[in-house]
Amino acid sequence: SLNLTDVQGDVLIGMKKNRELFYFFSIADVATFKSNLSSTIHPLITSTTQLLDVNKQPTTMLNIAFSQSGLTALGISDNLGDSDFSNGQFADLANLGDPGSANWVPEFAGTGIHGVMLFASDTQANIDSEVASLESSLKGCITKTYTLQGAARPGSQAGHEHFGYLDGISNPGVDGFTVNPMPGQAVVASGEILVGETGDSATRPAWAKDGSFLVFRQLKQLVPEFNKFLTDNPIVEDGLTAQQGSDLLGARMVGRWKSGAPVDLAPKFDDPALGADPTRNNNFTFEHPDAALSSDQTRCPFSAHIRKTRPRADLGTPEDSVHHIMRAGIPYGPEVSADEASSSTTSTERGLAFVAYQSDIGAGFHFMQRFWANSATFVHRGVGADPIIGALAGAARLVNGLDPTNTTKSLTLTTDFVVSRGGEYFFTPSLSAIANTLSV
Ligand code: N7H
Repeated sequence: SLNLTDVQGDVLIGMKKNRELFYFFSIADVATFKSNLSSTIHPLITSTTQLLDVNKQPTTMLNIAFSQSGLTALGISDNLGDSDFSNGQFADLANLGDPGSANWVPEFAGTGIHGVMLFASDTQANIDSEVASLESSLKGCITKTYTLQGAARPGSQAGHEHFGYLDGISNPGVDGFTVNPMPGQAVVASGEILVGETGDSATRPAWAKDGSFLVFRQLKQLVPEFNKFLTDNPIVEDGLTAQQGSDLLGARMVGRWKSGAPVDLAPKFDDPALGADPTRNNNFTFEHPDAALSSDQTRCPFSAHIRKTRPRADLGTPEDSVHHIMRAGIPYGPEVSADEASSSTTSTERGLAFVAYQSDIGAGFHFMQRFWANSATFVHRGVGADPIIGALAGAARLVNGLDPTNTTKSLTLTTDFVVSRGGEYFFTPSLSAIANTLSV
């Protein structure tokens, strides 16, 4: 079994709070930072054990992770065995399909960010006071480079990302940790998420064990533009109103309805009871006795976001691949205003503060984005790019299979509804690595 007191809390289960602040910093005074890392920060870091027990959860949870330039600043010369991490995300920009760095938050362009602190709590006031108190302890030894404030959406949209779809449904279970996996949930080797555990065969320094690579991406979402696209291109089918046809197009782009119900099980209309039922909403493989797995797209298109990023039976059973990530992101930015809705134009940025953990970025996030989402030939020739996150350096994307009445019809998406504003690759060390290696 895993040493859960040593694994930072966000990695395996996510802090899942209403508010989360991503506080990016650089280290200004190494010696003072190290002593603070051990005496001030380490005692505040929330472990998995603490997160699992409501009675042990602090008011404000804290996790910390370092970039390669941050580890280097701390005097760590060990090679962590992950080239994407060691080169940094800025160097990976073209591979990911980002259209240059013009859209990147300037602080992410380069390798100037040494680390990130993740503060999570029920209220903004809790986070603000925790940040103020830590800033006063760390005065002079770190510089705040950039922050991004995440917030769950209000009311009935809580748990939904800004396009309106329920998120946080399908994360893999982990061998030796997930006791009762939900029907349809992938269960992966612990070493696919945690460094140095079973299934992670890369050469790493011993202290890296039970850490995990954190991919951070600030993904802007053009919500009014996305909605207009759905309105302008409804699926036309007997028995569907225009609104229902637009809703169906959106559901087929994602692979799920806004309620979370998978189109594989609810191909024509949303089924909110199915969406809300964790014993059923992930229990599908895309395979059906009455349809050919390799050609039928009447239920779920091959290009649908959740089929691109977890192809299930398309890649064979029982386990579908070695490319899994643990997602722990949160929306950021305000709700769509009346003006934005009526003009179908975004004026205030909103999106997803995307967080993914894995033991190997090249097999995890990087692989999914580059070789699955952006590929016109995955999982079959001619399916086109992922209509949600596919990115071809700004070029128009051809997407097939979205119209269930004619799945050979292709749609050209000239707007990327998800725009990368960049990010960084980090390593989330175990608590013991922070105490015994990084702060000495
Ligand atoms: Fe995705 N969306 O709202 O459309 N994602 N995602 N994602 N995503 C998922 O199953 C979304 C992004 C994965 O196991 C759901 O929890 C948006 C990136 C994976 O069946 C929804 C953005 C990458 C899964 C969205 C975004 C992934 C997944 C269904 C950006 C990796 C699980 C809810 C703004 C490169 C697949 C759920 C499975 C699910 C959306 C980004 C990957 C609704 C808006 C960058 C692996």
